[in-house]
Amino acid sequence: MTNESMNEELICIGCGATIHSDDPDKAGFLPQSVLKKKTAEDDLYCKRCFRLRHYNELHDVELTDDDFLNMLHELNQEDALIVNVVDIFDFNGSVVSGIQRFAGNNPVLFVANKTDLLPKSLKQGKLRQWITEQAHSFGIRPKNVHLISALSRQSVEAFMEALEEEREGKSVYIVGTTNVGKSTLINQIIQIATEAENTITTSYFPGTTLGKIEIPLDDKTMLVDTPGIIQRSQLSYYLLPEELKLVTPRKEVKPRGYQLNEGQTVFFGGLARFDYISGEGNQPFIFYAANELNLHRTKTEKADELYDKHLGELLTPPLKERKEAFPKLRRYEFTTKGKSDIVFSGLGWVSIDKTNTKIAGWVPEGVDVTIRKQLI
Ligand SMILES: Nc1nc2c(ncn2[C@@H]2O[C@H](COP(=O)(O)OP(=O)(O)OP(=O)(O)O)[C@@H](O)[C@H]2O)c(=O)[nH]1
Ligand SMILES: [Mg+2]
Repeated sequence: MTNESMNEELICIGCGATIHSDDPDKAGFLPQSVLKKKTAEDDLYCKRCFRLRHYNELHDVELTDDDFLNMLHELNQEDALIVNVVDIFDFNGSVVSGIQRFAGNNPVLFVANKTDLLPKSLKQGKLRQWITEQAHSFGIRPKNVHLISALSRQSVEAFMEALEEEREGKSVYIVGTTNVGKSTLINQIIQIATEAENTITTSYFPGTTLGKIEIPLDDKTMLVDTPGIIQRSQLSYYLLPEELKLVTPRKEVKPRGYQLNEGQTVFFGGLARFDYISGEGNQPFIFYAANELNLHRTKTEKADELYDKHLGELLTPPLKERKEAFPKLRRYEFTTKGKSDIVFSGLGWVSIDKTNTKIAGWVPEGVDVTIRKQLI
């Protein structure tokens, strides 16, 4: 994975951006002074990757959605296997409804990542069936569904074996929304194959990978990491890095049960709100969100006042210093028809057993809240 010749276009192997020394605010910047010292055998990392990898510090660079879309549009001109990675903890936020169109005639494999965040008791067969059904509801017909945890390496080796068969000698493109763990997965694959550690830059910030990163599989074919598609309906798009850290679950999410009466509300920090409007009286609601995220119960009639008074303090994130600038919460109503989840995109969900339960979900303007068939 070295740069073959210094005359060719140089690519940052951390993020896939083209290396240059022109403009520090453009993706792929590396000062001339550093670049001069590199030989053809050196792995090159741009300055942004260097800072992300060593200080976990993000330098924002200019990017347009068009760059990503153009890259996706190239997919249907390739004869390749498309692997669509989704985040099982943020399924609805991370599914790419147009993926079948981008893939053209190429088969699409589904990889549901981050299974480490779900309760261990959840049966794999049930989960796989749920994912397949959900995929169909988005118009996606995956050739197969794999469940993995790229971070803990759970099932990654089994996935690699399956991939070797399913790719039928073709190149493999790993695609999906930002932050689903595409690069983490590829790093594990590289490490299993070559023992090289953490080659590609990964981070909890969305938009880490900026260009295509091609890893040779054999003389003719490659495994390709691609930049994540940005979904504006995802909460992460509206959060500061410090806030994102607080809502990103890092280990198995512990279900938090609330026995609520009609007219009660539960806040997810100050980021979202769940109102139980009406149904069969007192009933349980199970909340799934990062364990560190503070949930706060109150009466619905007092919720607005509480929010105005305590946003950024009791109800945090958002952080206090920017609570004025935080998008207003918008209210959406749902009534359950059977066992359901109310999904707060990028944050988690609330599981409801009883039918005909009327609730309201509040999310920052622009973020999605949806209802789906119960997962757990
Ligand atoms: N809990 C958990 N976290 C994971 C897993 N895989 C990746 N992550 C985390 O998810 C975040 C994003 O991972 P990346 O590999 O950078 O995601 P990506 O899809 O390449 O993101 P972009 O390059 O922005 O498109 C990082 O904080 C990872 O540590 C997993 O299996 N479980
Ligand atoms: Mg990436």
